[in-house]
Amino acid sequence: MQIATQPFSQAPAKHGVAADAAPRPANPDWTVEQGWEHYSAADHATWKTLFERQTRLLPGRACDAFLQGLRDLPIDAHQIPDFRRVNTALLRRTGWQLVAVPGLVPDAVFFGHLAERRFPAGNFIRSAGQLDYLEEPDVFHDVFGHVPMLMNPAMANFIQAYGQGGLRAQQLGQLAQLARVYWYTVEFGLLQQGHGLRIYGAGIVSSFSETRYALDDASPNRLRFCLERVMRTRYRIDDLQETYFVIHDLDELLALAQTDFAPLYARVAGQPDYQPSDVLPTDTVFHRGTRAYQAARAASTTRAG
Ligand code: HBI
Ligand code: FE
Repeated sequence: MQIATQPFSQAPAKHGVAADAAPRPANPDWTVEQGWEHYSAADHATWKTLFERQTRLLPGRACDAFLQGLRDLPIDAHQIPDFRRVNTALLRRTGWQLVAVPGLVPDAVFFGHLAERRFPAGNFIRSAGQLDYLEEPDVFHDVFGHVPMLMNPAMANFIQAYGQGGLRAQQLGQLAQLARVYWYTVEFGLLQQGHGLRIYGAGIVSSFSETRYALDDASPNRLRFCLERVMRTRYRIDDLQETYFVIHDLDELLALAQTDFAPLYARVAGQPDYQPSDVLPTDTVFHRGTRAYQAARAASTTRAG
């Protein structure tokens, strides 16, 4: 996945492919100290602003597992969480822990950590002037967005399996296809809960604009998740998504974690990609997007440029 440059006034917090430009840190696994003592009052204030505006939006939008995970963690508005305290709760619940990294790390390093149930989390926080714009995943995206779901056993197993599968996919030249599965689930997934849709994806739940857009806006497609279809679907890294895929419940991730991807890579290889906006005759459609948001964006870009 890609963090790239985001017009993040619109877009969510996300992630990137290899961190080629970053200087190689002293540790071969790229970990650093969180350095919790070094956060400034302004850093904690930024966290508070982000935390409060997100938690106001989440009841009725985030799935129950996310809200429960958040309640069970020592994470609140007052200060940037101390990874040591978070890890006590997380280790006890699902055997996961956070490790601090300075930003994006190379794919292989990222997968190596996930395979060992270590989630690399940025130790820095975005600046107060860029609350909605992120080039690399920071501590708010990584901790607020991802850690509540890591308290859930299905998600805990799925992300570990992604780490294990990532190294294999790289060797097979199929990483792009696997990364799409992560993107459309862990980062931008929706699920069915009762009669409605709810958010479980970290990229949505950590983004002020996308939290409402993903569920309430008429623009994007909301389609039933289908593994092979998703493996062939490109995604946007620099703007709000054009399509969200919906799973029945988190147990569907458990099944995904146990899936052998090798035959799927073989089938998908050589078949054309789908565009982020495509709706196929074979899709189960919860909502067909109007694309109004994308049309307005295109119009304003044309006028400006
Ligand atoms: N590094 N810190 C960090 N966080 C990520 O989410 C991340 C990364 N490196 C690579 C990566 N994601 C993705 O490109 C892989 O999931 C494919
Ligand atoms: Fe993320």
